[in-house]
Amino acid sequence: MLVNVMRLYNANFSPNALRVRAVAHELGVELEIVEVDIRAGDNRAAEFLARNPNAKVPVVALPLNLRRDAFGIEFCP
Ligand SMILES: N[C@@H](CCC(=O)N[C@@H](CS)C(=O)NCC(=O)O)C(=O)O
Repeated sequence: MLVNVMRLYNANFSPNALRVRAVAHELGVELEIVEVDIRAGDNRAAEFLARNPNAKVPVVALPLNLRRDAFGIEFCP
């Protein structure tokens, strides 16, 4: 499945995640939001740690316009 949407691993209370949402909004960039429940420890789960070993949000996944499971570049601002 082709995708062209950036994915944001987000926590609503996070000022760092808010910065990403604000910039995306200003630039008109669509975001697919994935909520990470930090209080529940979702950021310590193996799946999240594979994306960011620092266990912090935000994490932004950039699509490569290949397949839905082919998000190839991830970074934590
Ligand atoms: N951008 C910095 C800061 C990110 C940050 O502090 N995120 C907080 C939320 S604003 C977080 O995920 N905290 C969860 C934790 O430390 O367990 C980093 O990645 O080191």
